Amino acid sequence: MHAPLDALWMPFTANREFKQAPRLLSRAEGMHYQTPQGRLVLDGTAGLWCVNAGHARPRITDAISRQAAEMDYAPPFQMGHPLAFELAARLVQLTPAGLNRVFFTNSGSESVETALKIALAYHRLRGEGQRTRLIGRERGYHGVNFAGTAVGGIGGNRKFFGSSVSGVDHLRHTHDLGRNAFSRGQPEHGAEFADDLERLVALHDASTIAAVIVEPMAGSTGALMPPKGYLERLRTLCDRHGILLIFDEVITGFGRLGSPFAAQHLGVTPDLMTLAKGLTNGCVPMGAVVVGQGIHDTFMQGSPHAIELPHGYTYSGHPLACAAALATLDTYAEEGLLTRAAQLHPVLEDALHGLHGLPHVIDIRNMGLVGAVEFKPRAGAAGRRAFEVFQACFEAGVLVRATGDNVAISPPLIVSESQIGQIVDALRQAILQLR
Ligand code: PXG
Repeated sequence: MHAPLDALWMPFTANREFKQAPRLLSRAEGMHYQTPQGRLVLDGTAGLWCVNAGHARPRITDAISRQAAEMDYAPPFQMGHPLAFELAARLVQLTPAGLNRVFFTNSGSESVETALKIALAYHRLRGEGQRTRLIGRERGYHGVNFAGTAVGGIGGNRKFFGSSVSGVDHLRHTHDLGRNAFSRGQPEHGAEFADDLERLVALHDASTIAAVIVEPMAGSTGALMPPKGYLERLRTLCDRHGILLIFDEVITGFGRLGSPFAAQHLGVTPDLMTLAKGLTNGCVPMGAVVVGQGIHDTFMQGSPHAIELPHGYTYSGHPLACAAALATLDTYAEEGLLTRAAQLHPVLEDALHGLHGLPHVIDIRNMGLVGAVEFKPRAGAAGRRAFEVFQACFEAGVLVRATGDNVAISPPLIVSESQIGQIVDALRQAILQLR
């Protein structure tokens, strides 16, 4: 009935284990997936942190099919089409004041590469071309392209690929179970982790550092919430040393924490912001880099005939993606979704922290519509407990995400209170089965 599984090399998947017992999804609507057998699965992860308005929203799918019939593709180099301009203009109404120039990409990974290249080029244009060093953070995830892998802080993702981008260093991560376990929202302790930047400045000299890139909330390695005061301090230190601050908002953008962007939610404005995922509700691949006007204007000098930034993608601002994104922004606005996570924050918080005390649970974290439960690693089998919880939840009809010894949830922003209860109940039952 189904195609053989051999030909597809699946991304970030244990291919051999998967193909022994495939987990397939073939339909989706609203808060639910359906398996090919017709079993409903509640989406506790918004796909992969992207389907913020829920699945198969007719307004969005109609906009995509209308656009496909009207104009399937238009070249974005030295040509334009109206929807890309309209989308950029709409987007900057939502972003923090001052961040008002938009460069389109096709994914979070491409947004990261683009932001880092803009940072390097910006310093060069200002006569500080020696600022080439890029600083990431341990346990950060910035996609899988070369620079994103390099500034990323996940050892397992880096070790296969050599030191392909030189001149990269990392801040230490902010996860401090000793002081912050079972914090609700932002943890109290750890603002001083930002001072690690001073250590790197002392080591490399500020004049060699172009940019610091961090996720305001580190999603992929288990939803690590920023300690109170941490991002503020990082902002101050970047300003002091002339270093650009890039927020990777690929996950936190579009309402995940309770404001349109984490920058607004946490009250710290970066110089550049990378976006993807929720920009099109996951329907069509699209990313964006939003840049402060001062940075943009630095490029708009010299001969007006010159291409200011030799960078871009065949599918930058693809018409189908623009149509999907505009319909997505309409949906978010009409349904108040970009702030809904703030209302549901206490509901998720209370439900999730109700798992405190269950066997093997060593931490619970939450903010907006993000939650994570961390397990004590099983001796000799790190990560298995989280994976078994993920499997048991899937069998019980709830999709959650396993990463390391953490299970993360990030449901679509349309989730109901009772569905939050259903997700947490599935976690409870799965955790009780753990050995
Ligand atoms: N930056 C951040 C902060 C991300 O979370 C990317 C960049 C890369 O985006 P693309 O579109 O190139 O994949 C991401 C992607 C998970 C998970 O389970 C997270 C991502 C992707 C897949 C799984 O946490 N984030």
